Amino acid sequence: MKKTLLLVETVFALAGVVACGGPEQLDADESTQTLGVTADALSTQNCSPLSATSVIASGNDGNGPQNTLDDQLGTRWSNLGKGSWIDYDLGSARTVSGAAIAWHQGNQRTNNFAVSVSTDGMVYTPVYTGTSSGTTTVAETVSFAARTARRLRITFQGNSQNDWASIAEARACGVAAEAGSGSGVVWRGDFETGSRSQWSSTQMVNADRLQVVSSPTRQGSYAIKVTVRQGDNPISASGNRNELVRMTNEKEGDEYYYKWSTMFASDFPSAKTWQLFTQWHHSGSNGSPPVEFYVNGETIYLRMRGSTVVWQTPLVRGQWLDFVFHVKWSAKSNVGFVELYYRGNLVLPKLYGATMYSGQTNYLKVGLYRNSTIAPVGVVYHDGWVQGRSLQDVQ
Ligand SMILES: [Ca+2]
Ligand SMILES: [Ca+2]
Repeated sequence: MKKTLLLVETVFALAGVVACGGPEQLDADESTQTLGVTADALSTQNCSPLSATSVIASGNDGNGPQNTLDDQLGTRWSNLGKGSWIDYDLGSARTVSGAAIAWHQGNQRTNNFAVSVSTDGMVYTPVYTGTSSGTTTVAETVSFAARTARRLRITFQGNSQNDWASIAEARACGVAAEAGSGSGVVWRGDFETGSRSQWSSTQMVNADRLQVVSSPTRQGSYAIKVTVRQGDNPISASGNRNELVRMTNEKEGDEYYYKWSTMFASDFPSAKTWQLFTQWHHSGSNGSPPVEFYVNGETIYLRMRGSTVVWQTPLVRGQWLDFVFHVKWSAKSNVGFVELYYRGNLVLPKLYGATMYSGQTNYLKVGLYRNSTIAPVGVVYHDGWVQGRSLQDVQ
């Protein structure tokens, strides 16, 4: 039954993927930087993680079950005793086909466990029984025949050293096409996991700079609060930043809709220089991002390939600003296009132009990245990121 046991380094660098240049400059030093991935963050393989709306357990020693949903391998749920269980509510009936489990001290001991699922939280159906590898602290995915369930329960039956049930992170796995709720949803980054786990990695100086918050939100129960202080420079590159990274890997010919909401704090700095809040970065190491949303002074801009401003609007603070962005990704100017809805209105009808660089792919960065000369603290919130194949998918 056990399909895969995957070993993933918890700290690694993606060679050739570099930090982004600001809209007004590109520091040559950046071309030598690699993308730092936060140490000890959850990474799943062969698993399309399903958001859990809540989690309960048979007990705990002070390390509560919510610690298995915070995206950090350094925190855990622990409870003493064979038969200890932890149980995830997926919020609604979903197609479940596996579980990704990162065991605390999973590189020092093997853990015997069972997985069961339930549609009602009363009757549970066993779907998997096995033993962890004992060789890694990162998530290992076990698979079983897909079935419809609302709850997934992991029941511990002892480890090779003692009877402590200790899990650092765990996720139910869906099937890729249904990882979102709509069939054409490719990805959600809406923070409804209560963590940053929907995102590939982070570039931040401290966890408090990219903080999942329950207020304010635009969608659901959680959003992310991004804070940048002067000097924040997590990747030793130009500018100051704290950003989420999603390896969307858009390639030539891809066409997607993206929806998200951004709110600039009421004291968001007014500075006559660049402050990026959303960008699609190219996979190569030189040149400006092919698509970037940024603030300069009291204006929000959308700019293409570092040179062409295609839309602008006055900066608004203290209100959620809703974006729906439709892009055909292409290095050919007669194939690629952008189309933008802002605050419910079509503000940029389909405009043809190159949206990427030839022979490269793109990936998404969201947060705040700004000129290092800006002194005041900058705070911006993001919520509700979703990527889909059609306008209907993201709405
Ligand atoms: Ca954790
Ligand atoms: Ca949300």
